[in-house]
Amino acid sequence: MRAAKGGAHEQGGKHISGGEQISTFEGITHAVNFLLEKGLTHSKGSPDFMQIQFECIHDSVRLLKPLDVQSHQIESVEKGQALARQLLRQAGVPKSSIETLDQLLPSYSRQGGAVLFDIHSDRPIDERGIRVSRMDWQPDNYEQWAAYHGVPRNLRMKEALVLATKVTSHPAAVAELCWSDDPDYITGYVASKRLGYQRINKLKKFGDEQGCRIFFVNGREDIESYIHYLKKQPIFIRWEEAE
Ligand code: PML
Ligand code: MG
Repeated sequence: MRAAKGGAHEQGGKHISGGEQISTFEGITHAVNFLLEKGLTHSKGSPDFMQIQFECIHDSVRLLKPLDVQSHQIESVEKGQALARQLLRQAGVPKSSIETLDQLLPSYSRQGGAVLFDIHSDRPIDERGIRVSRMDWQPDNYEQWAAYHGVPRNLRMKEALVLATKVTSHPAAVAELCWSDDPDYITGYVASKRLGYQRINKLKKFGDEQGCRIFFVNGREDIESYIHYLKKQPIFIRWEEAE
């Protein structure tokens, strides 16, 4: 599902909401209703464009363990942003890529998809915005994970962790940087396979509608296959308690 206001995303409409689910045939009505409701009741406003698409998945579903989660409580947005940059450096993103980012961020915020950014050329690869799709986490397994880790149930975090786990598990991925475009949600994260999901409680100011979702990639890898993986490879997150 993707919803926008002022027309479709590709016609310059403002992104309102998006969502993905993997369902059985019997569960489609429930899944579509859930996504419809999600798009219609968003704090960013009422959409005047929504697209809900469902398609049969023929490929086998790959299972991935959720990234480990670590949370940082920071007292200011400036410190949160500084920590995010430090974590990106630790994940292998060069300083030059991080410096280029600041100039590019304002133009990224409207499209409701992610931008791929090549750490070798310091340039975005596809500026149209990629929608990562075909991923989910079965509710009962998610509940077990949340109870085990003492994490309050948070649909937004669940969806972000599903996406970050999918995105960072491919060999072309270096790291992801994300914060919401919702004005009332200021927590974001840096994720990488090695660092896990590093949550930062302040990455922007309340009221700010500028979000960010950037996938830093190694442009020397096969990026076409990475994009195909992001859009088409079905993924279930599955957690198992360590023995
Ligand atoms: C979004 O809502 O667009 C992204 C939210 C990212 C942070 C989720 C969390 O860990 O709380
Ligand atoms: Mg949003």
